[in-house]
Amino acid sequence: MIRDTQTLEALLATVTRFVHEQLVPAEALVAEADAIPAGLIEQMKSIGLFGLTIPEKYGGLGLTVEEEVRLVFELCRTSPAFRSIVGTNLGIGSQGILIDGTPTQKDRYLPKLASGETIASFALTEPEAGSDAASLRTTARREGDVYVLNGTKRYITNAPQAGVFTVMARTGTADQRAAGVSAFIVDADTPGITLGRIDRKMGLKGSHTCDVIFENCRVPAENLIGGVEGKGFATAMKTLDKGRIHIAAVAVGAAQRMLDDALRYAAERKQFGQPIGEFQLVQAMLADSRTELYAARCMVIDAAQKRDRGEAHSTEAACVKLFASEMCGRVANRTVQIFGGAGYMTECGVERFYRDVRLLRIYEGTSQIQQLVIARNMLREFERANG
Ligand code: COS
Repeated sequence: MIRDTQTLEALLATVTRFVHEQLVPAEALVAEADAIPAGLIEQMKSIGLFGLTIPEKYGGLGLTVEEEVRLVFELCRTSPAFRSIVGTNLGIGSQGILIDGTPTQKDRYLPKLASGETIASFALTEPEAGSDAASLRTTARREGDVYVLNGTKRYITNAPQAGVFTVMARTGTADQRAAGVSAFIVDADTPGITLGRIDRKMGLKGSHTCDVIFENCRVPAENLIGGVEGKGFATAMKTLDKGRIHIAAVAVGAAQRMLDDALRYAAERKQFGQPIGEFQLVQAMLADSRTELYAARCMVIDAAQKRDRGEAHSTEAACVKLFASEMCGRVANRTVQIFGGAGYMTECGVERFYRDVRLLRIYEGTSQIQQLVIARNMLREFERANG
């Protein structure tokens, strides 16, 4: 749903200009320094990027999901690391509070997330609980008016910068699986939290992950999201439904950037006396990328509209995450191929995208988890209709 085309167009133009004038020229520097310059983060705050999805009454821009994905298409025509620093506030770090938080929790946390004053992180994954999220072992034991958290969370995006974590922890028994999980808002300066060393990754330099370790960390009971135990797994899944549409939009934006670069190179690079784009085997790679990108873009917009209409969209979110992230991997592969030797060299930046976008097929649910979600939902629907 687009509420006001003119306002959206103005915002898109601002973001497009920011990407081309500020972010693209900084890509190599960010990768080399493994850090986003503070000045760029300040500019992101002033444009309102941290609060795109947070309602206006909390100081955000309150974009619909369709408006958000259209903006993400533009924002991601540069290194995905730039999106990553705002990504957790837009998505998995804030949505749990927004979807299931109490009015007091929303009033207290959302304004700081919308302004970018506080970075939010989503702490679900653990050393022994990745795809099988319901097997998580971090415990939250009630003691009077606090919960005492113990456990380790792993690969937590933006944890080194985070001011607040959404933490999924077990208030029930292991046998209860999902029903024993609760979600908490945990201030990063709470005693009992330590961070592991920053992970060394294949790509996405400038975006950081690390372990978050809870040792007798006492969290006020009022920070239990929604105030009810046992709802945390569903909160995480609802958050991921939204997050998966967002990641699919990231894949579309990054693929568009790579295809633009590939097209320019194919038009300019000459071999055998003519631009390589004149050769049909290169044309096939361009055409396949364009076709798949178009399909992914249409799918993402359709899933976003479905969510905006308040319809069930868990299956579509998984479909778009699966298709768009895999599409992006294929586009990255073809782009390196079109660039040939230059594509393999660090200077040209194409290999950096190839490494960066590999993560899109893994985080917020691997491609195989998306397949599982899609098929299980189909079978459940079939049973409901025919059972
Ligand atoms: N929205 C709302 N509730 C949901 C939901 C959704 N999309 N998906 C599941 N739930 C609820 C279910 O309704 C169920 O509740 P009830 O028992 O009250 O009906 C509960 O959550 C458990 O669901 P389910 O039985 O499907 O859980 P499973 O353990 O079988 O597996 C998968 C669920 C595999 C889908 C889940 O663990 C998953 O998504 N894993 C990937 C995790 C992930 O993406 N990690 C990345 C970390 S963030 S970078």
